[in-house]
Amino acid sequence: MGYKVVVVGATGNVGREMLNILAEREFPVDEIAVLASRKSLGTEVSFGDKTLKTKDLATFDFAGWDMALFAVGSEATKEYAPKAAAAGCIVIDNSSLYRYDPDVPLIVPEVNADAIMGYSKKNIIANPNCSTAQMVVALKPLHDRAKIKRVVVATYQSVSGAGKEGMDELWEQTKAVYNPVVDVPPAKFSKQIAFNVIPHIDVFLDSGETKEEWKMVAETKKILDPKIKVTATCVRVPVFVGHSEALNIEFEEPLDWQEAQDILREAPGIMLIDKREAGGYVTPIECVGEYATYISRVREDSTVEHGLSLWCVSDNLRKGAALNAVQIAEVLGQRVLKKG
Ligand code: 2RA
Repeated sequence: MGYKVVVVGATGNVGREMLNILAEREFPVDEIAVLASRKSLGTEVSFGDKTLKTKDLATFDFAGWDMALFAVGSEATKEYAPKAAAAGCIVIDNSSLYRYDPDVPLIVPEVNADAIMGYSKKNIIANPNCSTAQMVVALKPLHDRAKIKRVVVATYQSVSGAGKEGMDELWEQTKAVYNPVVDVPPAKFSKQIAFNVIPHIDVFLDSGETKEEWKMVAETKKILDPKIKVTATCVRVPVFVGHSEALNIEFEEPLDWQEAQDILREAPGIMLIDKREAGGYVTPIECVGEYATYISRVREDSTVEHGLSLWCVSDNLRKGAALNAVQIAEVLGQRVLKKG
């Protein structure tokens, strides 16, 4: 016996990956419904070897469905997630709407799976932002061993984090560089993204940080440890899929690079590829379609008392979104619904 699963936003980048991953991981699905907004209605999507037709989110009745994986913006989530939750269908939400709600658990299964039991207050579980998800997977085993005091992170985030429009803009601008007759002005991004980098993701806050940077701070505290200090600089780069992060970490206790490598090698969700030679590290193009968070370039930082630096890369549509949501669904099945 399996679950009745709804995927909301099934035609988007993340919704399609959710369907791929549910099929790949053989999630026990008895029945599946794929929903979209009116403008994408009737679009067909793949689920394993099946083709499914999308139904209308606005008129769908969530009663009798076990769980709904939401991959739509905050506006649609605000309207439909409470309806699903009130109908008894547990929501796993990929938007930022509920992430900071104290009555909604924010889950990365490798880090805080036990917190899932908090789902019952609202029947909603939140999925973190892509840049946070891979970072906390890398930090958790090191924090358990040597207690992290502070993290300085710079991200190199791919355009797929901004959806299909972001990917199209990079593609069209790149082609236009070789065809000066065509002009593709910035639309999704604030400056040209082709052959450029942009230190701006999401909106600016009064503090001068961007919301993306603030999310990395707030979400790390909620998922891993409120005592950890985080400062982030989030940058969009002309890469289609795969977010990279350069992390500098200060610990309370000493931790040398060899022990850090040993810990990371054994940690769940991590692949350590760290050869200290040309090519002995992972780049975003190599992590596309993969589940793991890849760690490379582990080294000591002698400018602080107990410091390490490392490089962390992951598929932002997978661990950063769809995979993490499906992993939450798996934990929900195993610990709460217990049908599969
Ligand atoms: C981005 N963090 O990369 C977003 C996606 N969730 O823009």
